[in-house]
Amino acid sequence: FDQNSDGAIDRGEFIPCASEWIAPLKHPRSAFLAIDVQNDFISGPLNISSFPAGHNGKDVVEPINQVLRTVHFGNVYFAMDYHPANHSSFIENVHLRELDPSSEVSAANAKVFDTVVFKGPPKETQKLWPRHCVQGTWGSDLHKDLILPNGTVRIFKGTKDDVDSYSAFWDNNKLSETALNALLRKDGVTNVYIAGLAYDVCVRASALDALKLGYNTILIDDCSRGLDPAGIEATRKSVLENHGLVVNSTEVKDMV
Ligand code: VGL
Ligand code: ZN
Repeated sequence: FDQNSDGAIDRGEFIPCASEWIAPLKHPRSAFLAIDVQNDFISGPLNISSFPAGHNGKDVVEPINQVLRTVHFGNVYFAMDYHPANHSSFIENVHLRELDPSSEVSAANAKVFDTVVFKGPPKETQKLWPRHCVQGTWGSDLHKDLILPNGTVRIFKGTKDDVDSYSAFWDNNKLSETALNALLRKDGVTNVYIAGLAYDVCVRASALDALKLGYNTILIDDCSRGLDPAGIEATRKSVLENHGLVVNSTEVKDMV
């Protein structure tokens, strides 16, 4: 709260401020947010086992199930990468859109994992991935062994053809958002537990957005798998620097 010019504290400012933090302290509410535990990241064209970390995406399924069996979350969300077939993140589609003159990689030379700049508008910097998680295909389905508790809500992202969305909250240009934040706010959620794939891409973006939105954010390390060891370590560091937590799944039951 502010001081007036004469140094007096303006109590009027204190009342709304207090309601913002006393209620969450008295009534913490936890949500579980699983990110992109979908077939294409486990055994499809973007399976994370082909990346330097040598991780297997399937390895998150059982620890996530174990958390959901052990802890009753009032709110459970499964985010899903859900792209139209003509999505701009697919290397197969690089010829569909005009590149900006600032793009260092041309359409003819573009390889998977290169970054190109589309002319737009809006101008978009885009990393190119193999085709994955096309809407309505097996690759976009959640892994069949996942437990989906009653009331689980699916959050679809990357659904617009011209912009990618690593975060379960906003697209990569922060121009549009999913329903997730509004759903969390509506239910008074204060604490968000995040796990899934890929640790250093979509889990990272979702956790950092959750922190920006003011949620107590807890990244469940052993329920997440990623692409690159350095990127995974950088993700842990960023979450901690932004006052989030990185925990092991066995710790969760004593926190919620
Ligand atoms: C993801 C690359 C492209 C992810 C999604 O879920 O981490 N990575 N689309
Ligand atoms: Zn994607």
